[in-house]
Amino acid sequence: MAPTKEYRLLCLENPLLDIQAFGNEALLEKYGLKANDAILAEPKHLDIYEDLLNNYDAKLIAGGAAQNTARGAQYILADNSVVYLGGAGDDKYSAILRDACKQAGLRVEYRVDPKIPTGRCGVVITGHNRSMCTELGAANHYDLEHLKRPDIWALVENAEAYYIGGYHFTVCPPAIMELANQAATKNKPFILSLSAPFIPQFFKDPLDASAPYWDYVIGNETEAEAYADSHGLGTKDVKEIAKALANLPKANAQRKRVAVITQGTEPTIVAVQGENAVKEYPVHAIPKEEINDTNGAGDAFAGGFCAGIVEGRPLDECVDMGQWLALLSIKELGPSYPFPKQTY
Ligand code: 26A
Repeated sequence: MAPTKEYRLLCLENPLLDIQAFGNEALLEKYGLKANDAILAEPKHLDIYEDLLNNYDAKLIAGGAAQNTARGAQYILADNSVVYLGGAGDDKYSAILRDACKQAGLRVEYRVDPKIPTGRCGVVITGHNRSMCTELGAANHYDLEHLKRPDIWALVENAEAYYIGGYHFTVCPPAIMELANQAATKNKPFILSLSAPFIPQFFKDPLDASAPYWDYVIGNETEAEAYADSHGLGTKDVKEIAKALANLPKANAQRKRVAVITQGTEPTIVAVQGENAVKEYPVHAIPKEEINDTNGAGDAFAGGFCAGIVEGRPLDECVDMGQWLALLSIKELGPSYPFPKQTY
């Protein structure tokens, strides 16, 4: 049998090290954080990282939303299937990230900035909520120059599908647009995650510029609602929002857009461009006592889903693979996947 082509999925976003701890109301209040949110750190937040490490027994875990997704897709796919791009420093934290990705079989090609520390994300878990506060550091310095470097661009041209974490709209929209164009002109799938409510709220213009290129758009219910709000859709109905997303104008007419909205333990909603019926997929059940934390569950869903897309599976199966991987991730601490590997 001919060997499968390598690095078929290329992902781009912000590599971060998660500093994750189980916290409480008082900690959230001290830094003015909501129980369930993702934000960029302001000066008033910067002490939280040391606080988590010194006072809350925080763990250092490989994070960065799309890096979690990339590790997840690689978990399912054949060896050497996924490559991930982003900006990192040359320090202890990036060494931890590289090590975790290596163990997961994920190839990373970081734009290394020797002067700026690797990005970090404080994650405060309270019950089933997680509050994330990110200082992007070197991740904020990803640039087109890196993407266009001949060895990196060769990976872009070689890839058969692209996954972009929407958090990257805060960093380098031109890099996103390069990949979007590449996907549309070569008729390869372009998959985008909305990532967090603040992306459609505060990064609306670059997000909208990329919208015609989305073949798949993935989000959760709060991101869908934020999108509807900032785009004046006049509805909070997740099915209606999914339909609106699916039917936005599209660059590559050879693929119908698919919008996928996850809703925690509620069914996953899927709308397809031009189709009136919106499908619902109940999630895989999990006994409460098996839940460790839900940090990274959405990234894992995207990872399983992307693996299905790369393998050319039917949409139903792609959704099922996403739900399967999300379930595995929820049982682990942080955005991680169980070893020894389980097979789908
Ligand atoms: C730009 N921001 C805010 C971010 C992130 C982020 N990844 C990229 N950019 N804020 C949080 N995360 C990651 O989300 C994962 C959980 O979904 C965290 O690092 C965490 O691993």
